Amino acid sequence: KANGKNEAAKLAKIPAAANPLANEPSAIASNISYHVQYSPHFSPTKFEPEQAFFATAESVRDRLIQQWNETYHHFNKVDLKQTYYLSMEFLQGRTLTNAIGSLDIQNAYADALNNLGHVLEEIAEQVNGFQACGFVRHDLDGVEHINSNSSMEEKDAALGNGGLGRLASCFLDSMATLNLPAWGYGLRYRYGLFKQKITKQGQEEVAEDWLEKFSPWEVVRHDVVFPVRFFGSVMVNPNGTRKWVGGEVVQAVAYDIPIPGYKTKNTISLRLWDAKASAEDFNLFQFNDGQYESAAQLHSRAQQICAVLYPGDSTEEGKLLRLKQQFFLCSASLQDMILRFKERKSGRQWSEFPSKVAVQLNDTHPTLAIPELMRLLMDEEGLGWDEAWDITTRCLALFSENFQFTASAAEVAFGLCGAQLLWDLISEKHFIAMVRSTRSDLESKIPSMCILDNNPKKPVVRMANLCVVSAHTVNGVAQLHSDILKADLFADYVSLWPNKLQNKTNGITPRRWLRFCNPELSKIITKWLKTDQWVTNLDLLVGLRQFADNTELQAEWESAKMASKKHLADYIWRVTGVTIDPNSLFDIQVKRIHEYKRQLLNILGAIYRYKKLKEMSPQERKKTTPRTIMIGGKAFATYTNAKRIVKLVNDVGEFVNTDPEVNSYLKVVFVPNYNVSVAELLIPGSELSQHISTAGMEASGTSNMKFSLNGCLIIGTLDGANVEIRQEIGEENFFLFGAVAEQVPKLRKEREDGLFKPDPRFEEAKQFIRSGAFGSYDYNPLLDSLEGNTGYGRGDYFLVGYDFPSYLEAQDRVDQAYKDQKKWLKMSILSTAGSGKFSSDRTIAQYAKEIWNITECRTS
Ligand code: B1N
Repeated sequence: KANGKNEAAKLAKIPAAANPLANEPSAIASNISYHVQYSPHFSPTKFEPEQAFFATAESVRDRLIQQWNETYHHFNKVDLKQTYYLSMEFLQGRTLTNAIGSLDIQNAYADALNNLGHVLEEIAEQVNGFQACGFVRHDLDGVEHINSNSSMEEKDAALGNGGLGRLASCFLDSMATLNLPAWGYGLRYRYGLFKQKITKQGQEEVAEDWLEKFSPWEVVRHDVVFPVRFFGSVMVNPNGTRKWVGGEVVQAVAYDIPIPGYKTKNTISLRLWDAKASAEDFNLFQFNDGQYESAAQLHSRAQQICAVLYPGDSTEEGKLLRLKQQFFLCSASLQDMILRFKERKSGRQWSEFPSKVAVQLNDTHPTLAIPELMRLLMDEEGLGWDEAWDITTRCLALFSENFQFTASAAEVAFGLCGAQLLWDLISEKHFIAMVRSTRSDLESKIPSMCILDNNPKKPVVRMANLCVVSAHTVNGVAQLHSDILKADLFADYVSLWPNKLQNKTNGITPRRWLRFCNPELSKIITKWLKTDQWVTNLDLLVGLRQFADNTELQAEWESAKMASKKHLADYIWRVTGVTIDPNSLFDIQVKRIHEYKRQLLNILGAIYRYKKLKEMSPQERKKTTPRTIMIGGKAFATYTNAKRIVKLVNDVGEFVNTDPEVNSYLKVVFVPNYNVSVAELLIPGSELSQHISTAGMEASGTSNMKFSLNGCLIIGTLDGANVEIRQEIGEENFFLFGAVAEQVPKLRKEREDGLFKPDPRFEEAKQFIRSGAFGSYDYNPLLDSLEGNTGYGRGDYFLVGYDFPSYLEAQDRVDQAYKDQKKWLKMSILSTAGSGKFSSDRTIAQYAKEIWNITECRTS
């Protein structure tokens, strides 16, 4: 173990390596020691875990930069078509383990660090993952256990909020691994979403300071800067050309993060924009006059843009700021693409642009890319409307989630980009003329298919329509979701453009979500498949099927799972003070807290289970299957009902876990501050996971894939990607319950008409909460949302009551299945074996071929 001064003194004696980037332990040690001594941010005499982490990270970064340069040199030379992936969110998590693993230099780094007195896993992940959630633990008696090492962890880059952001990060990993010429574009938020602290009051949000001590993974590019204009007006010149003038101009500065592919030289970029005012915007006159705040006003306005992800949008200011963020991302990224297009070969034709550039929009948040690309092509490059439109529509594709754009937000967009300008750019007279001339039978559908609604006083841009009309392809993210989009939201467009609407079922990267987060299970898989090729060809997992009954494999499988469960139990104890039994069934639901995801269904089930256990005799209890229910996730700061759910889970936990009669058969734990690093600990240790959204409401879900890949069984509804997971792993290995999507409208109607008769078990669970069993907090508003005409205007919009009985029955089947461990292990092996389809490599290969039309560009 390193211990400060002495170690640092020793470092100076390490001889410099001839090639500091060679991948032998001695060269690595020399490179690390160089960074300890000469990189900024260090105390020259210390070599404690914090210094070891930063120096190791910087030496890994040196290697990444080398590959990066080679990759872009090659991309430039070959000049193939490239994909640009625009997303408001990227949920990268930690980088060190992933980078070292992708570069395949784990052993050399472990040796080098050993020689320097450190342990690679410890500096990368911290002892037992204690650091993952980033908080000290409060005992039930209120004693705070100060975590003295809090400064030494690698912080998660948490520039996202949930599945949409994590999907973007999985996609980058696959694009790099498949050697595709691609870029990610996002914003460099100063603070991420927020850190979730659990107190007696429930969830408390604290700013997530991921840049507190600087991130070793980003490289600022002061040479890559583009101006982005907001507001102002449009000047029309006598010759008809236009110019957008006035308003405020903010500089977008690039910060690049390297994304290594797995065991390939290709290393691509995630380019994040930061907003900066220029020196002229600093009013020196006012400053010298003592008016310090107004002197720096434009600087502080610029800083607002990248301050936080998803600023609250209940005020007009908040809505405007979100739109500014979106426009900032779109404009800077498009300017960058255009410059690259021009620089690679001078004097080329604009008609070549769509054969060099594919822009993918992650949901509708970057929709403003459509008018902005039109503006850049027409007003900056001098193209005519028809040519600009042709280019724009041939470049752009998007996938749709749940369209979130509200009408009022869209109105603001007019002001933001100069009203008349935006109106002209997306002028829909062309669209209407096209429909009339080619499909007169669709005349009656024109009003609902138009981009602008027909309110002449207050025109509103319908973002979903704008996207479908402008993009060459729009896809859903799981088969069921794509089918619903075609049947519902986009039905009118299907007959106009039969091939425009596609499906691309989501996927996850097997590197982070199995190979690196679950090394024990990975080893077993490699041993039985006699190859580690599954890491890049996940379909090979199907080879495990033939061994699902093999007792030797089952024993190894069981012991790997037990090791992960113990690791997880240790973590839970450290962050919550609750002791959980690794022999109980580990049942996990982790995702953003949302009523449609129905964490309430889960907790009501837990309450019902508790009540039944209480009624049993001690002998009867002994025959039950002991359970540990873990629930984690963040509630959006202004989403009151979601925050009530967080509080309820915590209160139920405190009540159940301290009841000596029951607590060896049931524990309920709220896992604080769920993030990527916490997921990497939870998923390997899971046995059952809950994906129980109201059918038709979860576009895909991606954690369901991660759990299943790690041999965890699923209890779930026929929703999102659950449908396909069940098909792949076999119905008999999936605990299905609940209404199906087609039934939902009818069931809601029945509910409204007072025709629904709740099950007595549902009433009993709710009544127990109403009785005040869980303390003095007022849960009535939450319970009311399951009953009368509150919440969404109709009681129990998410059908918790309707699905409750079939949920309990599915849980009974789980308990029975778990009693037969041999059977359970077989189901677990078959889950992993059937997860091959859900690799993001498969998803990305489909996007590349069927939407982007790009091919591999391997750096040799
Ligand atoms: O995107 C994931 C899917 O697996 C999930 O089912 C889906 O819910 C998630 C507005 C969103 N869709 N839309 C969002 C996030 C923030 C926001 O302000 C929308 N998140 C999803 C990956 O496809």
